[in-house]
Amino acid sequence: MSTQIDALINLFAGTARLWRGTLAHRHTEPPAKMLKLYDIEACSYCRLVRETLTELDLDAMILPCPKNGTRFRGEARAVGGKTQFPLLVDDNTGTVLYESADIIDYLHRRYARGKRRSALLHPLAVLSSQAASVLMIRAGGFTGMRALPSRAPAQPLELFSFEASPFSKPVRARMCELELPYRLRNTGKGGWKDFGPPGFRDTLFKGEMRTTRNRRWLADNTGQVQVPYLIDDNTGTAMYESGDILKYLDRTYLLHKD
Ligand SMILES: N[C@@H](CCC(=O)N[C@@H](CS)C(=O)NCC(=O)O)C(=O)O
Repeated sequence: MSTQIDALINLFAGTARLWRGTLAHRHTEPPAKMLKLYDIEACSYCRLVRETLTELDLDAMILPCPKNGTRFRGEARAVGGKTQFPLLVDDNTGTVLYESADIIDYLHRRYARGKRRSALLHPLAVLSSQAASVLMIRAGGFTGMRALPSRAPAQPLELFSFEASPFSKPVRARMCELELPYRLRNTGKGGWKDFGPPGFRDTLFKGEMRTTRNRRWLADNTGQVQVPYLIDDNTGTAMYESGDILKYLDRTYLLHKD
């Protein structure tokens, strides 16, 4: 399927969640030690946690645990006691948590000035997240759900993305299928000037950017702000464009059955 059509479907799926996972706080202090999330991209419960990470502008080491995966599922069981996802590990506080509602509540209390989250609306959130996940069905099943044979990278990759980004989703799904660990650098929008296609936005809004940490990093280091942006230190690669990133990931990490 073409990158554009795939993105259009993902854009449509985002409406089921009312674009949650798009906007971010501009003032969250990054924790000293990066959070770890054992995650399945296609899992609707994991999606809710990833939305919160975007909204609180928190980065995380994503450890993909797709069905029949072999790279991080054993580690997840050793850390938490069972293979259930999402599983959050916060080494800053010695916290190991299952259950999306509990994880979301924890993240808000710990990183958003102590505000508690009510669990009352959580079932509704799960339902709409499941509706969004249904739209991830492509020929061959859910994307981002099952492992593919892959080569393990020596060190984690790095991906700039925000949860609702329709072009980032297929990249995260492929990284999950290939069981590639990555530092998720969340790039939620910091305000209304962050909306619109990059070319249009950069022409229209000149001057000081009041934006989020990772968007500023992209602007300062690459001269543009667009997601997804992949950095792979294993091969000295850094690239924009989801279609090119997908081809790169397959070329570098997918093992073909002969
Ligand atoms: N109530 C849990 C439900 C989590 C759940 O059912 N996760 C599924 C994936 S969507 C899972 O862990 N399945 C086991 C597996 O994939 O092995 C939550 O909200 O976190």
